[in-house]
Amino acid sequence: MTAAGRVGDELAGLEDRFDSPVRSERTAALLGIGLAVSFTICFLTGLYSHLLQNEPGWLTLPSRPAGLYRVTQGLHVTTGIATIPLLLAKLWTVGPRFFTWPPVRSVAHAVERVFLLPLVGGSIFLLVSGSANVARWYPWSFFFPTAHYWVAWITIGALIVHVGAKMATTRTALRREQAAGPDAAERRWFLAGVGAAAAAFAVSTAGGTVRALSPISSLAQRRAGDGPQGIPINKSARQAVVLDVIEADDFEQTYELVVDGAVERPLRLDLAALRAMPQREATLPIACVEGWSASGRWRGIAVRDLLAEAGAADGATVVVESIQPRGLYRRSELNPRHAADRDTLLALELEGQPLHRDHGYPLRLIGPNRPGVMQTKWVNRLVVR
Ligand SMILES: Nc1nc2c(c(=O)[nH]1)N[C@H]1C(S)=C(S)[C@@H](COP(=O)(O)O)O[C@H]1N2
Ligand SMILES: [Mo]
Repeated sequence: MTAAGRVGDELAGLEDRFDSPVRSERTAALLGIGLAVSFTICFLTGLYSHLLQNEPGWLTLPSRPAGLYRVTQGLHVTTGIATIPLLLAKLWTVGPRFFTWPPVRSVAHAVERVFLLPLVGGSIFLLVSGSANVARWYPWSFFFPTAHYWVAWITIGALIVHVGAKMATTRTALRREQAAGPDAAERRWFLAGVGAAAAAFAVSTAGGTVRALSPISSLAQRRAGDGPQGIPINKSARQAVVLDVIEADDFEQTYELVVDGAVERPLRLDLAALRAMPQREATLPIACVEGWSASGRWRGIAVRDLLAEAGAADGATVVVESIQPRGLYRRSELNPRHAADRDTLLALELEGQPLHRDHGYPLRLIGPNRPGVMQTKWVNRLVVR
């Protein structure tokens, strides 16, 4: 018997056990292709986000195009949310097969089944933890980015094994002529419904990135246009515990930006000195890892001008620190390409006005192609390395 013939027999045998005509090999194959595509998009965009935030020594990611991260992270979150109905439909379609008897038919079948645990478990973990994070609900004690990242590797590995194991079955299922009639029609309606649900889920969150969709985006937790100066707030000055400092009576007089580390001339610049420096304007987005993004017109001092004034060597890495006393996001790093970009600014103004306290008054980092968590607010120190 040919390989295709064997697969065909196996299909016929399996299909006998399905209780609904919708639970066919063809439905499973089509949903599987959809899931393979969506998981690949999520994996690649997630990997990019991870590398930007945890750059290994051998890599210096570019600061351009300025809006790239906005697109990749919007795609990551939107695709992930749209995957929820796809995964539910797939699990429902193949559900009876988790309980086939005998549970294992051959060594190959056993291996294939063992990989279902990390595949299904990992997929569910990624979608649940990702959605919870976007909804800003943290019911767990692990550090979300690390867990999400490592489970993604496990899941994508299991997915590659699964795709390899199912390639022949999928091909046969898709090539086989579809019997016309009520079953085929029912199948088409089911798939159309799943597609519509995925589209609805995508639209419900894409408004965090695509302004035109914002009015109908019920799940988008931040929207362009919301918040002071037209940009949503992630963490407020009160939440970051900087309010007492920046609202103190003598703050305007006592605030200083320090530039030190590997420089020839360490700098201490008060607000008057900062305002007297050449200012640069750039339109750049805040692109949060949680998927929302909003573009603003920022004005301030180019980091590279400060580095030149302090006499930093070319190719310097810069650590940007905040007045904020505690927390992971009180500092971020500018790799040499970001530090040297003419539009990487320490902004004093947004939309022609001094920064709102929640946007990082008096001074915040804003640069092209950076995750929101790396756009440090309430900056008071640059350490050059
Ligand atoms: N010091 C400090 N800067 C910070 C944060 C923070 O918690 N502390 N949050 C970051 C995150 S996650 C985002 S998305 C942006 C949001 O900037 P915005 O509140 O001005 O929109 O600020 C970033 N800068
Ligand atoms: Mo963020």
